[in-house]
Amino acid sequence: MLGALDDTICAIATPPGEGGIGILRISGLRALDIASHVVCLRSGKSLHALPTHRLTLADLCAGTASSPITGTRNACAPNFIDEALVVVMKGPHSFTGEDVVEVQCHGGPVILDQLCRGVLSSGARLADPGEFTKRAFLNGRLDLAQAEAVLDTIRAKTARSLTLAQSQRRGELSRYVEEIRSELVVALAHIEAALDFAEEDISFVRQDELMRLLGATLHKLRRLLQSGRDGRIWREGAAVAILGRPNVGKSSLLNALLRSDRAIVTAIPGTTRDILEELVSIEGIPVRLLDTAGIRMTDDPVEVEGIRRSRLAWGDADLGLILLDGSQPLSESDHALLAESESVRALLVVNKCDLPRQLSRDDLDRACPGHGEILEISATVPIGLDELRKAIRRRLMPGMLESNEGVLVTNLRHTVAIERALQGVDQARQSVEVGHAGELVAMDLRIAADALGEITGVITTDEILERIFAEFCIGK
Ligand SMILES: Nc1nc2c(ncn2[C@@H]2O[C@H](COP(=O)(O)OP(=O)(O)OP(=O)(O)O)[C@@H](O)[C@H]2O)c(=O)[nH]1
Ligand SMILES: [Mg+2]
Repeated sequence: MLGALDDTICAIATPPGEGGIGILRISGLRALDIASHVVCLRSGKSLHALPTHRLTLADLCAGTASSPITGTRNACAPNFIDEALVVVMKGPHSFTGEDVVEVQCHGGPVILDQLCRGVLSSGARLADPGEFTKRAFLNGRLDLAQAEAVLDTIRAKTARSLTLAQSQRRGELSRYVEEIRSELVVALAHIEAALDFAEEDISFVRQDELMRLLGATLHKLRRLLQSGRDGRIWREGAAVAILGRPNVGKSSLLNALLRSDRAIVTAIPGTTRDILEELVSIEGIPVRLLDTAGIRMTDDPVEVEGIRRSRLAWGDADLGLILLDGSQPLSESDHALLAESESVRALLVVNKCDLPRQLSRDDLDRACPGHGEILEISATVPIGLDELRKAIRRRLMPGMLESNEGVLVTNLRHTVAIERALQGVDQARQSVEVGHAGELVAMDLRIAADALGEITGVITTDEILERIFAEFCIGK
C-alpha cells in the first residue's frame, strides 16, 4: 500500500447531492494526460500548456474519446457534459505533491457522475478515503499530525476547535514534539558514544546535565498530556446530560440552550422517552447536549427503558446537569438522584425560578451536603442561562484560560504516544539516578523517542496509516 503512488487517482471532492459547484480532483503522474480526455479548453490549447495554479474556462465532454481532445469543441457536441473552470497544479507545488487537475463544474450529481466515469475510463482509479491527504504525507508535503489535522479542520465544531485544528495543520504540535524528540535523540547519541568508547577516558555525558534534560522533558510531556483532556473536548465535543425527574423542564432547557424548539415539551410527565442529542456551542466549547427521559419509579416498560438509557448517558457524560423544580418540594425521585450526584460530574440546577419558591437552599444542603455550586434558572422565561453556560464551561474546562496558550494535544493517538514517551523518559531518569548501566538508559530513551516519532510519522507502519486515513472522506 505504501508504495502505490504510480497510479493516478480521482474523486469527487464536494459532498454528495446538489450544489452550486461540484469539484472533481485528479492527482498523479498521468493527471494531465487523463484529464485531457474529458477537458477541452476554450482557448484550444493543451492542458499541458496551461500555467500552473490558474483557472481556465473549458468544456467537458463524456470520456468516450480514445485519445485526448484537441482543438475546440462547442457546447452542441453530442457528448458535451458541462462548462467548467479547470485548474492545473503542477507537482511538487500541489496539495498531494503530484500533478493535480481540479475541475469545477455545476454541482449536479449527474454531471459529476458522468465526468467521474469519463476520467475513470481514461485510466484513473477511484481514490480511497483520505488518499489525497495520504499522498501528501507520503510525498513529504505534510507530516502525520498535520495530515490528521486536515480532517480535524473539516470536522471542527466551533470556532475555537477550528483554531486548534489549524494550528496543528500548520505544524505547531509537530514542531514542539520534534523539538522534544531531537533533544532525546541527541542525549541518546551521547550515551551510545559513551558506551562505544567505554575504555577510553573521554566523558560524553555529564550525569547532572542528563538529569536536567530528562527532568525538563518530563515536565513538557506531562503538560502535553494534561492538555489532552481539553483537547479531546475541543475536537469531539463534551457530552453534557440533562437529568431529573419527569416534568422538571429538561426538554425546555435543551430548547433554551439550543435557542430552538427541538424537543417536545408538554405538561405531561414522561414526555421524553428516548435520548435526544444536539450539538451546541457553549461559550465556544462544542457540547453534545443530551435530553433524557425523566427518572422516576414506573411500571411502563417504554419509560423504564428510557430511564435505563438516561442513567447510561450520565455514566458516559463529561457532566450531568441535575435539574430540580424550584416550585415544588423535593420528591423521592429527586432525593434518589441527588444521592447519586455526589460525584464530581454533576452540577445542580434549580429550574422554574419564575414561579413561587417551594425549594430552599437548606433543603438542598440537607439532601446533598457536598453539592457545590447551585444554579438558579428558568428555562422558559428565560432567567440565568448565561450564568449556567459559564458554569458549564468552568466545570468542563477549569484550566481553559491557561490552555489558550501553547500547544494542545487533541488526538487520542497522540495522547497514547505521549504516555509511552513519558514512561520511557521516567524510566530512563530513574535508571540514571540509581546508576544503572548506560544500555538500560539508552533503551528507554529509544522507546520514548520512537513513541514521539509516531506522532509526526517519522516512525510509522502501514497499519497506523491505514487506520488514520480510513477515517477520512473520499475526495480528501
Ligand atoms: N413556569 C415555568 N414552566 C416551565 C419551566 N421549564 C419548563 N416548564 C414547563 O414544565 C412542563 C414540563 O417541561 P418539559 O421541558 O417537558 O419537562 P421534562 O423534564 O422534559 O419532562 P419529561 O420529558 O416528561 O421528563 C412544561 O409545561 C413546561 O412549559 C420554567 O422555567 N418555568
Ligand atoms: Mg422531556
